[in-house]
Amino acid sequence: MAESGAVYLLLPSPRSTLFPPLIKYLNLDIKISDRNDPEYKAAFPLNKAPAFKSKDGWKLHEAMAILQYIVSLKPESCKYKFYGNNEREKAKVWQWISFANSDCVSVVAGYFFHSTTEEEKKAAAVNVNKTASEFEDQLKQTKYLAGAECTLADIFCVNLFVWGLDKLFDKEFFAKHPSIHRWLRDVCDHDPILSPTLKGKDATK
Ligand SMILES: N[C@@H](CCC(=O)N[C@@H](CS)C(=O)NCC(=O)O)C(=O)O
Repeated sequence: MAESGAVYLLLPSPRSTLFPPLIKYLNLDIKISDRNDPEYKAAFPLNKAPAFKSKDGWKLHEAMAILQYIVSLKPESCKYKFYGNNEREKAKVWQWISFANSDCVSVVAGYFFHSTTEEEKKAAAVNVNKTASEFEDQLKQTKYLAGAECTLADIFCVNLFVWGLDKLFDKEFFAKHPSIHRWLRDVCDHDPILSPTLKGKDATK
């Protein structure tokens, strides 16, 4: 095992949900904890999740930075192509993760937490659909977000849709976004990192 440390998460936020299955898949000696952990409270006054602290006291926050760091600890035997096959695919991987981690989390949170009236909900749903169209358009052209193979972008972004499954991403949504539905089912059912926990997830059954 490469390194001991701990990640502090806020579940089921899509900024946090990939970490437990990823750490398990990579067989890393990293404790899964949360913001109530006294170690966290002492180390991260920002009080945001996710955060990472190594056993020797090195600290890291920001979901994308922690993701990149944890993937860098993968054992040599791991053949998963987290960043695709070339520099363009790698750039696309970070494009999608950044988009999901910033714009998409904001619009979905806007729908769930910051809109109360019917009118506000409708406006928030328009924003969600606009953002989702970006995924639908890409997934019409390529099987996965960065190209022909599943990458870190897919296993990070799929959590966004799982987060809103049923309540926001329902039968009606998937009827209008068939490529997102095909991709979600594929990644949840077949990806070796996510399928142990997400196999069979669907809003249209
Ligand atoms: N820029 C940070 C955002 C972190 C963030 O806002 N996390 C949220 C959960 S998704 C949080 O901890 N919220 C708790 C709070 O603000 O009290 C990142 O990308 O990781």
